[in-house]
Amino acid sequence: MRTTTRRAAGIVAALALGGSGTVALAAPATAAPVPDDTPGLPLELEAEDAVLAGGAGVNQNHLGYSGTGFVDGFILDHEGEASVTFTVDVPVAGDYGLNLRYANGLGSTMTLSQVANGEDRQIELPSGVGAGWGFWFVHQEEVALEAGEQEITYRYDSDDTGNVNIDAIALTTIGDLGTPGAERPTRTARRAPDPTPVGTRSPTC
Ligand SMILES: [Ca+2]
Ligand SMILES: [Ca+2]
Repeated sequence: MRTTTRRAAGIVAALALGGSGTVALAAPATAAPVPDDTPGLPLELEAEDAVLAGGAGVNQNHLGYSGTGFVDGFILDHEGEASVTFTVDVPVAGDYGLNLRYANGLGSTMTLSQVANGEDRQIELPSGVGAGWGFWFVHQEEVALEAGEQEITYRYDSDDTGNVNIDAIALTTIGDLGTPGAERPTRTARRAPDPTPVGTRSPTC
């Protein structure tokens, strides 16, 4: 039998610790991965279309994003405040892969808070050697979700290190790392020519 290590809701963990000192997490009511043929998956949402708060804003000043931009502003000045909140319509109750497409050009792992199903979970977002801000990574967390419309938030809490950019999310099956824009994941990818080219005309002879 497969043993899961996912963290359950905070209140459940606290009760378990108080009882015995051993973390014996109660099994969530919906502890089964959703199947590959679940209707509506993958459910993909762009960060620039989500609800932004606390200084988070839309930008387009790095390449490789999907949709019409990405969300930045997870900077020190907005520590404890910046957030992006997605509204997702979860098709069925179960365990999902929640993919975050992000950029981290700092060369070291940064953290954000992911709040899904009422659980505030600190997630680690690695960088890579030579990764600039136009290079996009995909991070997947396993989340247990009830069916129906609900909010998923990424937030720069005061115990996070922030300083990443967020492009999009995808709610999908566990192990599927697809996201919007994943077919062109590098800094060299670009969907269309620059609408305002500068200096591209041939010189007049
Ligand atoms: Ca947090
Ligand atoms: Ca985007």
